[in-house]
Amino acid sequence: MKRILVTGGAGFIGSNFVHYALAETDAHITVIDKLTYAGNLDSLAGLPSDRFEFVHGDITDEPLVEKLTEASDAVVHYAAESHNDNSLHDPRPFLDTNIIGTYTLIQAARKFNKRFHHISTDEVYGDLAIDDPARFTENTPYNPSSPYSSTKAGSDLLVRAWVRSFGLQATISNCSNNYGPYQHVEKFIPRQITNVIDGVRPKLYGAGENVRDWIHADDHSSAVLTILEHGRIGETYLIGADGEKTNKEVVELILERMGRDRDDFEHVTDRPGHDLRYAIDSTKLRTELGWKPRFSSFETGLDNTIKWYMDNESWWRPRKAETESRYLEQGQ
Ligand code: NAD
Ligand code: TDX
Repeated sequence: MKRILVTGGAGFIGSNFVHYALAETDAHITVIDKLTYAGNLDSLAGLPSDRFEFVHGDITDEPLVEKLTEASDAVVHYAAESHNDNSLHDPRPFLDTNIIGTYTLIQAARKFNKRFHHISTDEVYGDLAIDDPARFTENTPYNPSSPYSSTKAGSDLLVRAWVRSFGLQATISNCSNNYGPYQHVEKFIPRQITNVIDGVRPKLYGAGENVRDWIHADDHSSAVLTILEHGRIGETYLIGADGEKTNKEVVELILERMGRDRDDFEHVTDRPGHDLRYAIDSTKLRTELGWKPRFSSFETGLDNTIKWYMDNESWWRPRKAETESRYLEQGQ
C-alpha cells in the first residue's frame, strides 16, 4: 500500500488517521478536503512534505477525483457531513457530500480498479432500547433515523452495489462514537470539555440517559489499517471497543476529571428523533483479522483528551463562540 488517498483528512477522524498511518506505515498520503466549517488545516500541521500532500478540493469534483484516484494505490473515504444536529436543520449538504461524493469516488475507483475503503457509522442500524442486551452486528438490518445517518446508509448501499455489480475492490467499516484530539467543538465530548474550561455548565440533551459506545480515534485508525491490509473484499466490519456509557455518565466523568462537582451540568432541549442507544459487537473484526483496541480504559483516553483541549486552546478557540451561538438559537 504505497500511496493512499484520504478523503476528509482535515476533519476529526481523517486527521487522526493521517497522523497514525504516517507513524505506523511507510505509505505516502494525499489528502483531499473541501475545508468546510469542519475541516482544519492546523490538524495536519508539521507533517513530512516528502510523505504528505494536501489538496484543497471537493469529492464531488469528478475530474479532480479521477486524477487523484488514478495516482493512488488505495482510497480511504472519510469525507462527510458528519453532525446529526446540523442535518436536522439543513439536510442538503449531507445529500451532496455523503451520497454524490461517495458515488463520484466509487466511480473513479471502479474506472482505475483501485482498492477502496469506505468509512461509515453504527448509526446506519438505527438504535437499540436502553435495556436491550442486543448489540449491532454485520447482519443487523439498516434502519437509520436522521438525515445524516440515512445518507451514510445510502452511501454504504452504493458501495455494496458497486462491489456486486461492477467488482469494486471495496471494504466497509461501521464504527461507534469516536473521541480524541482534533474533534470539532460542536460534538458532545469537546463541547463539554471546552464549556468547563470556559466556566460554562455542560449541556445534556433531555434526561441524558442515551447511551453511546465510545472508542478512541487511534483505535479506529488501527482497525481501518488492519482492514485495508487484511480485510476481505466485499466485506463489512464493525469497529467498537466495548465503551458503552450514558451521556450523563460521560458528563459526570468530565466534570470530576476537571476538578468540578459531578452534578454541575444542565439539561437542555432534546434532539428530535434522538437515538437511544448504540452498541457494537466487533467479534468479526477481532476473530477474523486479530484486531483489538489499545485504549482499554475510557478514563485514561478521556484524561488524554481533556489535556489535549487544555493544551491546544488556539486550535479550538476560533470555532467556539460561533458554535455556541448556533446551539443557543436551537435552545441547546
Ligand atoms: P468531520 O466533520 O470532523 O470531518 C469531515 C471532513 O470532511 C472535514 O474536514 C470536511 O472539510 C471534509 N468534507 C466535507 N465535505 C467534503 C467534500 N464535499 N469534499 C471534500 N471534503 C469534504 O467528521 P468526522 O467526525 O471526522 O467523521 C469522518 C467520517 O467518519 C465520516 O464519514 C463519518 O460518517 C464517520 N464516522 C464518524 C464517527 C464519529 O464519532 N465522529 C463515528 C463513526 C463513523
Ligand atoms: O451538547 C450536547 N449534549 C448532548 O447531550 C451534544 C452536542 C450532544 N449530546 C448528546 C447527543 C448524543 O446522544 O451526546 C451524544 C453524542 O452526540 P454527538 O457528539 O452529536 O454524536 P452522535 O450524534 O452520537 O454521532 C456521532 O457518532 C456517530 C458522530 O457525530 C457521527 O458522525 C457518527 O456517525
